[in-house]
Amino acid sequence: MEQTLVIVKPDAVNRGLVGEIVKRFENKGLQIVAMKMLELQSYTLKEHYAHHQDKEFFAELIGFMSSIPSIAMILQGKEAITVVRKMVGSTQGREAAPGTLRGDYSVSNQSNIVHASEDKKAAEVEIKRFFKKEEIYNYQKMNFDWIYSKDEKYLKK
Ligand code: 3AN
Repeated sequence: MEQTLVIVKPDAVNRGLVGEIVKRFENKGLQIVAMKMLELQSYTLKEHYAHHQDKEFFAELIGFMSSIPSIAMILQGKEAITVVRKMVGSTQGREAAPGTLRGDYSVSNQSNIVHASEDKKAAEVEIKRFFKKEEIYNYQKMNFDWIYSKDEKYLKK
């Protein structure tokens, strides 16, 4: 099964949307294998958002993301990276499709409530950036048999 990193950002924590966001992922059938609240530090965020370091919004983005605590989690499932990115929706809240998290809860470019790893490489790096090995749990989900077919369950992806 694939794992992906999700951050429920400070705007969502402040607006009381944590439960709603977690609920959507759980309802979809994704498995939470790690979760914690943390104050994101500037040096970590500068690394996390290095691809935006030349953008005019970079300093504000770092300030926003370190303003109050966030919730970080690792979600697991078949093709979890793609599934979660689809659920999160496109970056700009005003353009994100209704039904996606950003489409339903954001009207902003910056305050777009959730971060989710973009691809396999990013997921690997980001999971290591925010979680220690011992913070990630391996357990059998009670309703697993009702979420995947027998064939899918044993696929690695
Ligand atoms: P995504 O989060 O959809 O992968 P990225 O990696 O392009 O998108 O952007 C990372 C974060 O930078 C976004 N989640 C958002 O908070 C912020 N951001 C992106 N574009 C803008 C923008 N034009 N103005 C302000 N903040 C932005």
